[in-house]
Amino acid sequence: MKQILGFLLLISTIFPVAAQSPVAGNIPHTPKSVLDDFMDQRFGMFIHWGPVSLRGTEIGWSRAYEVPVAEYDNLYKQFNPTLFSADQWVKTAKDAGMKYLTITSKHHDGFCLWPTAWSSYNIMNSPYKKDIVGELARSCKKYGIKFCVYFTVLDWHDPDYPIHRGREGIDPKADMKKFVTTMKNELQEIIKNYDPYMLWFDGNWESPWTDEYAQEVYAHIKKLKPDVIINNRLKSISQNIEAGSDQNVLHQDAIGDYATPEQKIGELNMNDPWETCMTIATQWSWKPDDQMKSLKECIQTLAKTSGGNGNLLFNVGPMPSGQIEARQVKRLQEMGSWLKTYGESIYSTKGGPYKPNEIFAATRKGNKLYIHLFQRKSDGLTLPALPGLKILKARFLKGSKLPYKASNGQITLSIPEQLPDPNDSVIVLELDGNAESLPVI
Ligand code: FHN
Repeated sequence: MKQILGFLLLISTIFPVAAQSPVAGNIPHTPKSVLDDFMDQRFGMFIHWGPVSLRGTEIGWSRAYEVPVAEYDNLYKQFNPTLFSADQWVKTAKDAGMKYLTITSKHHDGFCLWPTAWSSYNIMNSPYKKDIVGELARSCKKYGIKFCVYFTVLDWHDPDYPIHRGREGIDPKADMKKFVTTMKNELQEIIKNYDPYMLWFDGNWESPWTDEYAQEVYAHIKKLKPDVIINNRLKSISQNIEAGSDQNVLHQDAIGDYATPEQKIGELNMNDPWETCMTIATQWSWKPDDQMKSLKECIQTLAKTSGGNGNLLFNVGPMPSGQIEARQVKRLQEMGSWLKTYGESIYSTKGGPYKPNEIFAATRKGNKLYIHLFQRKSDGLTLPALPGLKILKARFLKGSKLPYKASNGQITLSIPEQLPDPNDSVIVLELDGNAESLPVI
């Protein structure tokens, strides 16, 4: 059986796809059970990495600007991250309480972190010569972390892609059909060899990328792996004037399973799945002495994201050595410690029913309503009453009981002078019914 499978795998990588017209109609949607499972994870690690870390400038965007093209495109010849350990990175994610990990297999600069047969601009032609994507896939499997792959639609390095950042206009020598065929072959390699839980597309805003190409690639992917989760950035937004503003919403069509607000917390939404992607510092790829977020901001971002019924994909940019900066590892460990105590108020919860704000956020699971208290404004926290449900008990999670009173359509919780946690003190209200049935209040 293994021989047959091996032969089929070989065939599937030897016989590439041919350019074909988009497949309309019955493209399989990602099963709701798979998406529900994804949203239960709540917290993932985003990793932006590549030879550009040698310069400490932004991946993709600094090519032809802070770093001249010729210099940028030859960095891979010096890229030798000998201290890279996939196990270390994955254990850092796990210790942080992260449940999935998304690696930039190919960003806008076109460099591939896996041994692709479709481009020589890949990790095997660097001094390092090891399959970064494959090692991360294996470590994620070993440590029970879901493995996800970031894949750019636009590619400013590929001569077949008509836009080359730093050069004006559309390149008449480019060949989009050939480019899309290469993209489909590379995605076939990634799906066949690494079995990703999710594909995180990006770079869907430039004019050469059309919805027809998006449909063609989507159909190709879904034929290879019907249950793979896909974000909303395969769909072309090139017709949308403010590129990027469309990423915050989920278009009601067959392409894309969830919305991707970026560097901000998404709006409370009980219908459409969403995931905020955000940097732990300010730059996506590694930047020396970058300004890193405080623990308070990290924890409250996670709580507000969950309170909005969304996930948080939190980004680190590893150094050219292959290590994640020690201070970033420490910050993530601190988040993991908080989650060890309060994780039940984040994982597998729903957001709401109250909208997140600067004082508190709310999450819920079964008959429990969690109030994430960020700051004590007074000796009482007043909330609108919960229609049709009563509070049976109120206490700090892992802590003391809280006096409360419910009257005149309001609930008032007595808040002690000293809060149990300086970043997010979680209160749990046990109700006489299912908190998840409550409407947004
Ligand atoms: O251009 C990219 C950027 O480099 C980074 O990868 C972010 C992450 O979501 N996405 C694009 C900007 O929207």
